[in-house]
Amino acid sequence: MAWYDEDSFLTRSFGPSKFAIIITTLILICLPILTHFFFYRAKSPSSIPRFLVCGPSNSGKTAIVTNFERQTSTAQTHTSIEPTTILAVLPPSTRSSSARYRSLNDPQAQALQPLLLVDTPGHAKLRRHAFTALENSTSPLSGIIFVVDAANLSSERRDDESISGLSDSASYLHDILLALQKTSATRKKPLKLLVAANKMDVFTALPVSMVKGVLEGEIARTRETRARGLATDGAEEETDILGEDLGVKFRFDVLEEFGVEVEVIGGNVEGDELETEKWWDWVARLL
Ligand SMILES: Nc1nc2c(ncn2[C@@H]2O[C@H](COP(=O)(O)OP(=O)(O)O)[C@@H](O)[C@H]2O)c(=O)[nH]1
Ligand SMILES: *[C@@H]1O[C@H](CO)[C@@H](O)[C@H](O)[C@H]1NC(C)=O
Ligand SMILES: *[C@@H]1O[C@H](CO)[C@@H](O)[C@H](O)[C@H]1NC(C)=O
Ligand SMILES: [Mg+2]
Repeated sequence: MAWYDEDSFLTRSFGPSKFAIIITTLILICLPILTHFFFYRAKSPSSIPRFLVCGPSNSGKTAIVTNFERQTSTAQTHTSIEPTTILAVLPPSTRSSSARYRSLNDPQAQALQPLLLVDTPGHAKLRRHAFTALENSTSPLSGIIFVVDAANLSSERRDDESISGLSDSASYLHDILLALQKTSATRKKPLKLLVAANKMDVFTALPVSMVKGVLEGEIARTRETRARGLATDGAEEETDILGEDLGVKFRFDVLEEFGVEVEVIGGNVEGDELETEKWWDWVARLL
């Protein structure tokens, strides 16, 4: 049998055999479908960066999330009893770190960067929602935004309040940080936590440098109170103490050892002039 023989393999495979036509047709039909599924999967919601927004009631979490969502000052605030996830886009003026090195004319750089913000209820009885989201390792967070009311960080409490704004904020933040310390082994890279010192437009608001100081001081006190409680229970363990060492003065820096990087930045989402840029820059650096 010669190579040019009518029935040779070469002739058949280059000829218009039924088999070849069927295979080609199948590939032509399936390729776009497979391509679609590949890209669809790549863009599935689970791959959108997620940020947890927590903090005491009335600190402005919903106002901040709404500002991010709409880029306007009209915040619709309602008391949330369950976490609400909203899809937001990075303001066009802020560039994500992954887009930073692109040319300005690159359409990819102009594309709006989506992100999810999980607004959790701040009421003391509903804070478990925030801890559940925090401890869920199947969908790791890109960052945590802890909102405090900078105008309500006094250690005095009014007659109608059961707890002062400062001790409420500090004990909630203490518990979040302790939860992060305990899960540090599950993280490959450091987790960033932004303390958003909100309501800077209010004239009684503490300046941002003082917000950091008073929170660190009050968290140190909370830590000692908790440690004493543990000691009397006879269940004292290093891992239950924030920073694991009461001998070391508490500062946010001590948490870097546990892969938690805290930054305190001031701003406001209401008032005459909104001040939100530095917060969104912080978010952008994590995208
Ligand atoms: N002055 C001022 N008020 C604010 C600011 N952000 C929020 N508020 C007010 O604080 C209150 C609580 O806000 P909200 O977003 O519901 O707090 P949440 O309980 O943490 O979700 C509302 O009355 C808001 O109008 C701000 O930046 N400045
Ligand atoms: C963890 O997150 C995933 C994805 O968002 C969700 O399906 C799952 O129910 C969560 N698990 C818990 C315990 O909340
Ligand atoms: C200040 O904080 C306390 C404790 O969280 C709260 O009870 C009180 O309502 C807050 N005051 C204002 C004006 O938001
Ligand atoms: Mg709210």
